[in-house]
Amino acid sequence: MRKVALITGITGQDGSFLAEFLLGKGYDVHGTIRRSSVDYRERIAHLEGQPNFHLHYADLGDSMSIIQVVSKVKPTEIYNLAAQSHVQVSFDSPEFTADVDATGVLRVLEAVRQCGLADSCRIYQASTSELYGKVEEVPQNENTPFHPYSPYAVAKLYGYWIVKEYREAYNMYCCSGILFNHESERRGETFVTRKITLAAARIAQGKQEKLYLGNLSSLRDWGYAKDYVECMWLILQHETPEDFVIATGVQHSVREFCYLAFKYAGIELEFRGEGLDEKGHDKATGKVLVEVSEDFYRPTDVVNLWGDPTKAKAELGWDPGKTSFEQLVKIMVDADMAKVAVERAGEQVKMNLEEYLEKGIVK
Ligand code: NAP
Ligand code: G4F
Repeated sequence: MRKVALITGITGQDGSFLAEFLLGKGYDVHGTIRRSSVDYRERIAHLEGQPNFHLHYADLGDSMSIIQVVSKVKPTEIYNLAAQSHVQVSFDSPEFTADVDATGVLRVLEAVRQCGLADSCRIYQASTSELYGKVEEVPQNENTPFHPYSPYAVAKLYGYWIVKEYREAYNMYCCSGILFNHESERRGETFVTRKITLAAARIAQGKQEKLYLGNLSSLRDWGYAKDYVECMWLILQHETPEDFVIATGVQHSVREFCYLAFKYAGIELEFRGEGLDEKGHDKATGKVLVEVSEDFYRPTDVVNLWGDPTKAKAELGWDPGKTSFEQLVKIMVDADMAKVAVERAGEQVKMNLEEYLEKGIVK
């Protein structure tokens, strides 16, 4: 059987892992990219040039570009991962977020219908635990009421409902994965986990003085992105189109993540004080390495996400405990320690070269 996947958002964290996963399963993988003045394809550069890997220009804000790529590729599966995915940014750009994260989902569904693929193409929608927002129960499962608490979450809620509507109105195979936070060495550098692991690596190697964070008490259910993309695929292989919660079932605070990341970078932190006055001290030297800044507080913050993956475990056979919290933090810290070490080595080579040029040792 023909296996052709179209991934929107292929340049992102999840898109890059999913592309690798599907290529490994023998799919023809097509991805959408946006034009940019700088190179942003770092996460998929190693896949370019493979015979069954193809890229197309399309934007979720532009229905014509979506229809064009869907009609050309005729995918058997679409993974709609493209989004303005940063919650804090959604407070600054609420209209853009709504256009891409809400109406963009509608554009993808309609493109499939208008290209006559409604009966043959399965669609995965990247939904989110942010829908639970100001949570009404813990842990959260497929039946927990939604209470979105940011412009991002409100836009994603539209995406969730329009997928359900197309499933019921047109009998389309489309479903949402309600994914809790998942991280990796490829995570964007402004999400809290990656911000912490990169800072821990830089501080440990003398390249940064301090790390400023927002709400340290916020609780998340953090998993490994590589494990979560497998679940996206499993959701589309299920006999009937259904929505699934994907989570580890284990919860930690930002403070705990921070403590562990610094520990793996060789620094033991001690947190003292409360609220805006809380600080993370290096236990060995007493030096303040982590401070709280109001700049990273949100107008409304989601502080208690904790998923119940029972349904995914039972119906998809997915293992939520494949990568532990400790393993995840270690993977990220190790990658950032190596990245910073390479950057430092590069700087040293550049300094040596400048010195040799100046002294006339090399010309
Ligand atoms: P990400 O790293 O921020 O990637 C987002 C992708 O969307 C990028 O490829 C980006 O392209 C693309 N994109 C943004 N605006 C677009 C537009 N107007 N048209 C076309 N493409 C656009 O996000 P991620 O962590 O991989 O997450 C993937 C999806 O899962 C997102 O929908 C996110 O909201 C959702 N989600 C993520 C998590 C998580 O914890 N990671 C949890 C639940 C749900 P550029 O490279 O051009 O910017
Ligand atoms: O890492 P975050 O920015 O992720 P957030 O807001 O949970 O959103 C991510 O996960 C969602 C799934 O639940 C996705 F839908 C979404 O696309 C994205 O991938 O923030 C996590 C928590 C928040 O409570 C935030 O207030 O960490 C807190 N935090 C504390 N200090 C910080 C910081 N967040 C960021 N980004 N930067 C800080 O300095």
